[in-house]
Amino acid sequence: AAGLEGAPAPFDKGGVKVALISYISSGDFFQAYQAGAEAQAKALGIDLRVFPGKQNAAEQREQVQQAINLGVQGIVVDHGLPESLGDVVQQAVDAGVKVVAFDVNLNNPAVPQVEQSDHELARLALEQAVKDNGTSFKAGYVYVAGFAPLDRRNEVWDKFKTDNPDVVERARFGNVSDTTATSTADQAKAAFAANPDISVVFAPYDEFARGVKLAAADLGIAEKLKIYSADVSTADIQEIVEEGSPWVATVATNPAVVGAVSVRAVALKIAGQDVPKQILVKPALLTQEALRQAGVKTIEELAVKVPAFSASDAVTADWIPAKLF
Ligand code: SR1
Repeated sequence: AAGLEGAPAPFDKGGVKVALISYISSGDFFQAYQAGAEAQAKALGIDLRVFPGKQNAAEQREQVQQAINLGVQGIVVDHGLPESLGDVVQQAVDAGVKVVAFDVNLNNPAVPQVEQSDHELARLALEQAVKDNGTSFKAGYVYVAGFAPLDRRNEVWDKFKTDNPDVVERARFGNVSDTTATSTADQAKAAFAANPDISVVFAPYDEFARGVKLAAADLGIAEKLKIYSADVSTADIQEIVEEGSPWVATVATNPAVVGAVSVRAVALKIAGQDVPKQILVKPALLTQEALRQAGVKTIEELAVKVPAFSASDAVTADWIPAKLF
């Protein structure tokens, strides 16, 4: 493979192999994340080996071992369960492989963590919920424990409820699988049937929000519900701006930018350059009203209006091509 002119070793010669090992590959967020990682890898002349995620912890563990055996110089671990990854990631580090984690706390000083400022993300969504609904409402909450971003968002939700005692969590549900949206929809229907006074749902993952929206449409209760979420995609924008949609706000980064940041972080480590322990990609609040007013219909149109959606200045270097999208 051709080297990258002006880049430090080993990028000057090319042929650098990196593995992207995901826990989840289905859904808009993870597909866009992978596309961003691939675009940044291509721009750096990296041979990126993508190990798709099937929500299978044992398989992801094996994939880390396969990547070590393949002789990769770097690994990006994208989501997963810390308890099943800790020792194999340490094996990779011991073998001299540079590892970066996105949204999984590996608790390893050699492994920088990429995240989307999840506390800020949840705070912005809940501030918008208060703006729209006041501080007294009955809520539904979608949460699955054990995923670092959801756990961080949950810390903010817990504090929010303590600070706002008239916000009552009537139902908690959620599912993360290859059918997250439809399974969450089934659970949401049961929750709404049992708690007809729920007027606000905090669903901080776009697949959760889609599920809740689906349930609301099936039950014919969309007009009395407001959904606050995380994440955005072109399909999400369409669901948010459509007439009568209860999905009124989301707080999001461009997942493709986060994928690119993850690959840059591992590239810097492979080049022996400094990488901060925590790498934050900041999210932006996107309300239904603002999206409608701006006439934005796709992520690409959003990237034109919101600079943070086209690029991040996290972990850059003058030898790393940054203009990707
Ligand atoms: C199952 S965890 C899903 C979340 O991971 C990423 O942080 C996305 O923002 C998504 O909400």
